[in-house]
Amino acid sequence: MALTLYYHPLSSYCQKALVALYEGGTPFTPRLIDLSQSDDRAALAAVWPLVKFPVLHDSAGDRNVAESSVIIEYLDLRYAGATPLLPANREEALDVRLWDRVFDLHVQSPMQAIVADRLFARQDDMQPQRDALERAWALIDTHLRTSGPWVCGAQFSMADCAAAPALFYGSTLQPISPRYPNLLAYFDRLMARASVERVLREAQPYLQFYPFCDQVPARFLAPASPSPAV
Ligand SMILES: N[C@@H](CCC(=O)N[C@@H](CS)C(=O)NCC(=O)O)C(=O)O
Repeated sequence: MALTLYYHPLSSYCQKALVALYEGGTPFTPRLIDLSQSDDRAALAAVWPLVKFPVLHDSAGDRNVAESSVIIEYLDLRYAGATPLLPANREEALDVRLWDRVFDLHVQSPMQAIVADRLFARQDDMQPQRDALERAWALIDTHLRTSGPWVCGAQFSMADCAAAPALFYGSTLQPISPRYPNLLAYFDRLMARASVERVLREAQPYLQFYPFCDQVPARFLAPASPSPAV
């Protein structure tokens, strides 16, 4: 198999790349990286010295592709599935790139700051980050009033790949209120998409390590194993 994905199932940016791979039905070898293991860190550093995942290695051409958005554009260019994740029309592609940036920079960034604060027990004031998430919810809801069923219209795109983990984790930190019915309906539609459902199912065994696991809705958690018969 030409493609190897360096990733972890719990990582939001890795989930974004996984959604794209599953959307396209693109075969790849998963290379799970546990950052607490020095040999895994070394393996990741060998393909991307910034030691961030996801990274896609393509043995055809011996190329390492980092950055989730670039990975998705690369897949679209070289391993296009039935559905392109970026429109061929450059004007329309601008819209997809814009919303991809909104989810990365205005949802994932504040979300990751809140998670890091909990992870490293800093106990800083995270209200500015929660306010940023609330502003993002308002913006996305307004946009979805006239766009749908996906972020950039009829076609599922890179923007939806970015939206899936951003909204999944972001909404555990700043719940999406009923004031945003378009966003709530989109969230349910997105979580039910086969590619997204698969990514979240594969993350289930690790969700216990998410510092806000107690705020993940029960429907996304693995069913409790039945208690042994007595
Ligand atoms: N802009 C990058 C962000 C990648 C990123 O921050 N990945 C996180 C996981 S979600 C990571 O590698 N964290 C490990 C670390 O910072 O040590 C992308 O889109 O791929």
